[in-house]
Amino acid sequence: MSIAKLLNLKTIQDSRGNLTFIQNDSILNFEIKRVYYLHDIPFKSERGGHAHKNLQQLIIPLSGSFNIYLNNGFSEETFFMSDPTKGLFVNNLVWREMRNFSSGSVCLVLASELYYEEDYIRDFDEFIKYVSK
Ligand code: T46
Repeated sequence: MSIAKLLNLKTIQDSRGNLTFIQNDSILNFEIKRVYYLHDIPFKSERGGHAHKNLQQLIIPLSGSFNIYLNNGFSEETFFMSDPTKGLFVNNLVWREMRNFSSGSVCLVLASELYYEEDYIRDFDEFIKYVSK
């Protein structure tokens, strides 16, 4: 079974281009409390390197591409994100590392909780101990 779920986002296409939308309905199993985005990411930059105790997120490559490596303590999986009509639902207790950002890439994240540093586990060994409990 996959660690995370790629969701097809509702997209309206016409001759003027595409419009993709997300709202608090059945596609998301959480209510959006926070939105943030990663942009102007330098070449070879790596982000993530942590897990969340409670936070759930939908990660969308608005522009460009990147890899997201996930590990739930039992298995691991890497997703190549490049399609702005697909969002990756990442549950809590999943370690993530993001790398190989293409030039000009923008990553949008919809989050189930407000920013709360105590929700982060930023040490991989600590994460493994936490999920093995
Ligand atoms: C995640 C990946 C995809 C805030 O003050 N408010 C916020 O909403 C966020 C997300 C971060 N911050 C602060 C915390 C740090 O001092 O911004 C700084 C950089 O955060 P961080 O190193 O956690 O950034 P990333 O890109 O490694 O991770 C972020 C999210 O934190 C994380 O939840 O899943 O993007």
